[in-house]
Amino acid sequence: MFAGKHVLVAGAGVTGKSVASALLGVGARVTVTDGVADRLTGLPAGADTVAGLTVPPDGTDLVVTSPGWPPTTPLLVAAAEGGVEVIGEVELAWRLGMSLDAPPAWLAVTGTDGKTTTVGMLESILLASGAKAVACGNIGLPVVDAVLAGYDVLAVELSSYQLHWQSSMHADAAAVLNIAEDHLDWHGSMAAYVRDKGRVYTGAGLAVYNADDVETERLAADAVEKVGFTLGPPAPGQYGVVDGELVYGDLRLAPVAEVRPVGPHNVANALAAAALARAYGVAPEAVRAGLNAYTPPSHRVELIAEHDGVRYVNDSKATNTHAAQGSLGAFDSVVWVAGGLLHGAAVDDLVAQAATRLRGAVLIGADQDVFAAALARHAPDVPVHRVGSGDDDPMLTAVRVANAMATPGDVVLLAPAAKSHDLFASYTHRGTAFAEAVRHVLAERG
Ligand code: UMA
Repeated sequence: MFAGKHVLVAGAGVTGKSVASALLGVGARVTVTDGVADRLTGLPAGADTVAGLTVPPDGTDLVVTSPGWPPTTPLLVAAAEGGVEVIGEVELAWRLGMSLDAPPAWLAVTGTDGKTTTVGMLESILLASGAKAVACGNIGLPVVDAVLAGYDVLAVELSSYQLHWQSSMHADAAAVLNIAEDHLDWHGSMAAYVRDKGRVYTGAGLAVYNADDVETERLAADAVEKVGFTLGPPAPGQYGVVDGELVYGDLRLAPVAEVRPVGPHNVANALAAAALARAYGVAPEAVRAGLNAYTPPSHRVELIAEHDGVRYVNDSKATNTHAAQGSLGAFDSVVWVAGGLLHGAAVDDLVAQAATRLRGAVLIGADQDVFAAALARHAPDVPVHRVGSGDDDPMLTAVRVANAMATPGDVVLLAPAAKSHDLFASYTHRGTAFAEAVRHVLAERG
């Protein structure tokens, strides 16, 4: 299929390195390009490298792009205009998988929030059932590596970037967890973002949708086989919650109290994971065992400390308003640490919905004016503290102030609802700064 073909790999990051290896392994001639010359290191032997290409070299048969490259990147535009096919790593993984004697099953997950948690839960459930399974995709392990590694079944996290380039994948089952505004700079419009998310359902054996999110239900409308999940009592044929248990019809799958991280959005993620695993034939007992065995990654509604009746929770991964809504909804009495880069998103709905739960708000970062205005409009009685832009340790200051506002029973919650890059290198860096600040402030209190 690829032997002897000249393939240009766009990007020398995690994706590009795996793509280059896989293609060399099937006899392709591989050139790797990257906008940053220093990134062209650590590539497999046999790959040529050229920094900063803006047109594919003559004779290029195919371009395989990394997900971070927007489709408007000059190189990708030039390839398309020159009649050279451009695909993503996921499409390549699918094509390579189809040429195997025993390709793995694909259980695919997308959505604005909760993807990584859901594939983690799904992987854990599949492993509990005895399947040889792995979580891959946007979570960090390129799908191309997972496909070639001999697994029975893949729990595939797909970002909208990855789905944009995918055309022939037919997952055994696929879920869209939820849809909210995100990544509009990459996709150009909300309609384009939603369309790309919806590609996950193309040809899927089963479309799993969120019955509480009308947009996901609409995307699944054309699927031949579909199943919904809801946080309420399920309609016939749906997954849902009854008497504190995750259920499917009469089947009781697991107690809500055993779902971690806490919060309604994670119960929804667990229901989606259960539906996908059950589509693969997993027994109900494995759902509960898998959810119990699941260890949530850091920075997602992560309990950092509990002191004098106050809990300190890090949800730095709440990089948009939809995700923050989930964690704010998980606690009754919150001192909220928020702020960062909103990229034009509004926070009015978020603040209005959270208003009765807020004991105080501490704002950090670039777009705090937008948060302060929304708090003044929808939660005028909530005390708000703004951390000045000249503060040389804004997170420490924020945690000190939040700690002073909190009384027993409260949760000091970092749920920024915004991207981190104004003050931090990444959301993990921001979450780590919060955790360190909590430990520091509690040590000061003694
Ligand atoms: N580059 C260019 N030009 C560009 C963009 C990037 O030259 O216009 C180069 C960079 O210099 C760099 C390389 O391309 O050397 C990076 O490629 P990439 O941004 O696609 O990143 P990878 O290292 O290949 O990692 C990608 C995903 N990154 C993105 O989608 C931005 C990882 O998701 C994923 O884990 C990995 O593939 C394996 O599948 C990260 C992510 O942030 C976690 N995802 C976004 C999110 O979750 O919100 C979608």
